[in-house]
Amino acid sequence: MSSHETIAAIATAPGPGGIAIVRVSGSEACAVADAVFRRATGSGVPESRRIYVGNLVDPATGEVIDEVLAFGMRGPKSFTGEDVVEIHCHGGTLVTRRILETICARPAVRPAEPGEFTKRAFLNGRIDLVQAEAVADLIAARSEAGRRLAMSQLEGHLSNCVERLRGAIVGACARCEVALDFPEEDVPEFEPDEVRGELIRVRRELEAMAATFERGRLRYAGARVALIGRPNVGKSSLMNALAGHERAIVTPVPGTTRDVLEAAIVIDGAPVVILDTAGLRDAAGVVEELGIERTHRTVEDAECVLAIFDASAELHVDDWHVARALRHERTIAVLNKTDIGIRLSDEAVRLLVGSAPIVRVSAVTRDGLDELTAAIGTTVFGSSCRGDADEILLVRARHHEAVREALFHLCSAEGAMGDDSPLELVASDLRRAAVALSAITGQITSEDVLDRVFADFCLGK
Ligand SMILES: Nc1nc2c(ncn2[C@@H]2O[C@H](COP(=O)(O)OP(=O)(O)OP(=O)(O)O)[C@@H](O)[C@H]2O)c(=O)[nH]1
Ligand SMILES: [Mg+2]
Repeated sequence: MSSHETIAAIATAPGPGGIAIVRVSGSEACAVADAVFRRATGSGVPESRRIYVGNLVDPATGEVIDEVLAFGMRGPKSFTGEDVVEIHCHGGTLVTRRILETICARPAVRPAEPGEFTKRAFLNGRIDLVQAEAVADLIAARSEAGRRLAMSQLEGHLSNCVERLRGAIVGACARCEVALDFPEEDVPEFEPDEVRGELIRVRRELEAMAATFERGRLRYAGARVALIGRPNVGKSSLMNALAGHERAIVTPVPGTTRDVLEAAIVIDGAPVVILDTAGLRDAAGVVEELGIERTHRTVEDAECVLAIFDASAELHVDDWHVARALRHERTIAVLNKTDIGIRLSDEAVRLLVGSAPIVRVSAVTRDGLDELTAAIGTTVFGSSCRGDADEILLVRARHHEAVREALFHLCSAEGAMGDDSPLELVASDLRRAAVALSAITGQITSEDVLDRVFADFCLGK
């Protein structure tokens, strides 16, 4: 399925740097290298996987553009599966652009589209679609947790698991088909209970996999945690304490914060954005009212809400406004200012927040902050939030959708077996379930799915 055109792109980030890499892939890659690269020493046919030093020249004028290292890999044992040449040049914007232009001036060579090298690796069977996506996720990872997840998918953990489950479904389907095709013959007896048992095992595994999506997505992309509370309970102080720097203005005047402020932190390796909001209260001026409106919107968009109360004071009517704003299943009650005494009872807090976990802290002395970050980690990312290296988490909506579709057809097959429907129906459901799983690794996929997957890539990858 390899495309006939040879493609070229600058593979390194734009802007000045020590070195930059221009990559060429396709049947003309070696001819391009012959035309534009002059070895400093030695002659003869360059060998695959060896690095040569020399000059990059414009064959039209003979002008030397840069002193470079050139490196070739013969297909099919290269990233794209095609002949690949890399030119390691000096990392200047002009140098790299001139080299790319010189290469693209060669016959049958054109600039690559974003993700086209990886797309060719996929089309040539070097990697599957999950691994291609993992390449993009690895490059875009903003946290250690995201990098680990992408790396695990690049190593094939998700693909292997999906392939094993698909194999089990195909096996069950084959047994139904044999029973259908040779009902009278001496084939191993078809045991409906055995097939059904196997399908139930596969379904449970797929259900567990589908259930990891929310957690996987949050661990990769990050979670938004909103701090809400009545004026002056110490929301901004807590945000500063969690962020480790003075992000928000803190004053003893109630109603200090008007707009929503953000601070990015990392909890258990995953990105978390803390959102400080305007204090909630009934009687407020126009500006504050607008801020309060924004607080409500922020609560709706957040994955977790910290409801802050003043531990040193008894329940205040505005605390009830806060309780009313809480519709979130991921809520943590935070009792702040414990350094100046505790007058707020647990019973009172329970009235407001129900069964949400309660954490006692002081933004001033930093007491209880470790417990608070641990509680956020558990609430947002789940109990095993440190992430076991082999744990499979779904990160992409495309994978989640495919698993859900496979589950739908599996349930349907199980139902058909349960009410003794014709085996044809069971086999047809099982085939559909297998096709749904094939879409994950890209064994069966359409051009528009591929376009969508590779559209998000950066140039040169
Ligand atoms: N003793 C003590 N004082 C605190 C603590 N946290 C905040 N304060 C003080 O409480 C006052 C209000 O703090 P802020 O962080 O501005 O409170 P806020 O909830 O953001 O207030 P608004 O923005 O007005 O809604 C300031 O004087 C803080 O120094 C704490 O843990 N202990
Ligand atoms: Mg504030």
